[in-house]
Amino acid sequence: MPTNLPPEARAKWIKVMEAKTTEEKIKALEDFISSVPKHKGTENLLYWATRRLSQLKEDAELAKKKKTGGGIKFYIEKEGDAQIVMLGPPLSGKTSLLSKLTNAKVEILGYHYSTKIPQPGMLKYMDVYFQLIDTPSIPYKMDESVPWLNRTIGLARNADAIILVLDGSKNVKEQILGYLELLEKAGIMTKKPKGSIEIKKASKGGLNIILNGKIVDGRVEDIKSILKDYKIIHAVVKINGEISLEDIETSIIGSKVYRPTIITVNKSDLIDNIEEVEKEISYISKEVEGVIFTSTITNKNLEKIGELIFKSLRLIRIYTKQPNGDVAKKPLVLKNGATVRDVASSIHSSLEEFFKYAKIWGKSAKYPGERVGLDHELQDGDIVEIYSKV
Ligand SMILES: Nc1nc2c(ncn2[C@@H]2O[C@H](COP(=O)(O)OP(=O)(O)OP(=O)(O)O)[C@@H](O)[C@H]2O)c(=O)[nH]1
Ligand SMILES: [Mg+2]
Repeated sequence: MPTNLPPEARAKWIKVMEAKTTEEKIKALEDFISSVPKHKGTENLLYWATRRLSQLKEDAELAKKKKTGGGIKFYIEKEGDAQIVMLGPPLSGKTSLLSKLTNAKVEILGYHYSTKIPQPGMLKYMDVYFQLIDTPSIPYKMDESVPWLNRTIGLARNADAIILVLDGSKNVKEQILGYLELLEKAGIMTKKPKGSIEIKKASKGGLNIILNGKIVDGRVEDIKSILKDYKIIHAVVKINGEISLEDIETSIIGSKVYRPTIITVNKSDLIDNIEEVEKEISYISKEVEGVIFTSTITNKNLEKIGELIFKSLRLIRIYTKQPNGDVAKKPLVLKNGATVRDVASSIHSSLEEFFKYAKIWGKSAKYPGERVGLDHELQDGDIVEIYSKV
């Protein structure tokens, strides 16, 4: 069902985008919600917006408490190459995993909801640093809740990827179905969508739609008209793969995001027949990037988690090298498909302009030390040496 919104709702959304303070945002979002027609096609959007509203209200409450010295810090600043949030039910072993996989000093207390605030730790995988965040447990049954549910989901939305840490000693299928529904309702897609949309607003230049794929139910003109309805007059919009007009709208509103998600069925030492569980969940496993059975007691498969995160995020490591110098120990961590241009621009903003050529070694090189230009696509582990005109 398409959720193309009526003009009044689009106009109300503009007010949400323009709102500066939390109070203004709350008011504008309430107005927006009441202007959205209620039917099956808008169900998820409304669910998301309502959640967003409660989150804003909680933020306002916390800000008040902070002024009087109360409130706790929930948001965690990103560090390392990517941030990955662990979500799961009580006692599934999230804190134990954080302790086993990272340098974080945490206590395993062994009772329900013992983790009260998110805590970070750094997991190093092949020179790449993943910031893992342990969170307070959340229920997977839709009719159960905890006061920190919205803020915890908010953390996951803000992260680069999600690990669902499940309790292998309980019904695994039920947990997966529950969390997938929860994430979907919160507008988090766990599997790579067919297409992607990137909207970069600008101050001049009009609308520039770069279509690298297909709009399944419309034309470029339709996209422009939706953008204009949202008062987006100047922007570069990059479209890759297959997308619909509804995707354009959810992308403007920000009600849907894609977060690669992996599942660790922890406490697998307590499972009698792992194959049976695997069989039972095989059809839903396709909804996520991967499933592994782990145990923090026997250390089963713990070494595989870093690799799965790396694969799910579709990252590559590029080692830079100064002409006649040593290869950098810490690689640049880029997205799959990155080119020499991306390397140049992440080293220095003017390097692209003064670029002469690059020499490369590794999988993408036809021969060691091949000379290439800015558009050359790199592969994981490549070494790049850039020569500039100055
Ligand atoms: N058998 C078994 N027990 C585990 C495993 N991982 C953790 N535990 C135990 O399960 C209990 C809960 O572990 P935590 O790491 O605190 O779980 P949590 O998900 O952080 O739980 P809360 O934050 O309190 O909701 C502890 O007693 C752990 O020792 C595992 O792989 N196998
Ligand atoms: Mg915990």
